Amino acid sequence: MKKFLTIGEPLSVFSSEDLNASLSETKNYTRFLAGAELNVAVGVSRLGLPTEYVTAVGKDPFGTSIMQDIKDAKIGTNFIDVMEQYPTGFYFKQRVDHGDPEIFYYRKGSAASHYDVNNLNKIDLSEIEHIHTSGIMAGISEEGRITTETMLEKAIKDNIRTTFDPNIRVQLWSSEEYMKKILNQLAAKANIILPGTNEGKILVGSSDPETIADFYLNQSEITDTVIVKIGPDGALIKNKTGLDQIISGFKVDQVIDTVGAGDGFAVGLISGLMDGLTYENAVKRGCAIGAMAVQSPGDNDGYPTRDQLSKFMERG
Ligand code: KDG
Repeated sequence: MKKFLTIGEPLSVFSSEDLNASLSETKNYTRFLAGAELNVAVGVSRLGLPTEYVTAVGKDPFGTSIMQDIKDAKIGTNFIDVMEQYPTGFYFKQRVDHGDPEIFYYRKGSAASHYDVNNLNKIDLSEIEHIHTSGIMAGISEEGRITTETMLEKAIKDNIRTTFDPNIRVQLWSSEEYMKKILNQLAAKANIILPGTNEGKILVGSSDPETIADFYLNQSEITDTVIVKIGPDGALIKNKTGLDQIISGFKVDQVIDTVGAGDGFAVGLISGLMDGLTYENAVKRGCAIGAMAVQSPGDNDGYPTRDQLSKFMERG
């Protein structure tokens, strides 16, 4: 069976236990595994699909714990470098009862931000069916930007299907203009783009799903499908062969934490395509996993097993 691969920065997240306290007031935290692309790897692997993760960690307690979590999640460690001279990143996340939480990063100069094309060139992509990338790796360093771009170019050459999630994290970029330019350049090298409507507002100047989809479909020959996430309302799929459809989302009773929902959506879409589902059904699965994700405090602990996923989707 062919494998899934993603590249990104792993983090530890300290998730607040003190509801609605600002980060400067919070005293109690629980630590979880995080990092947008790693979240996707965790979710795809939890659904039983062979998964590889490309990154670097430091030789420090967070690096050790992340490596253990990755092994426990049955994600391959062949493409993970340990860089003794650099630290592993971490971040703090507020607990709120509505909206998105405040977050604060300690990731500048991390091991993953030093992962470069020389490391990447050692990787054999011959067993890979799908590669997922995001704008975060490009935002953390110049090496990360070049590595992400090179990964997408290798995929084009080897005919490997790719997804790109812009994953806007303004804190990581020197200016909004530069971020916009780089994220749209990277998007032009991917087959499937996964922006949210809020991201569309910044990257394309519109939060209208159709306008966002048309922008990315028109900007590149390589992009064939755009899936615009519209939160609890679902997602629009638009492709170059005429599919143009809104897939409705799933309602949940209680939202505990929205972080990781977009990655959960990517898990559903990618695993669905790897399972041979139609785009419509893969996007529906994405909506389901996004909805399951918001009901847990960690960034990826709400992602389901196959069994949990079918039960949730049957319930509707
Ligand atoms: O998408 C969820 C991620 O944002 C989180 O797990 C960590 O902020 C993070 C990042 O930049 O990877």
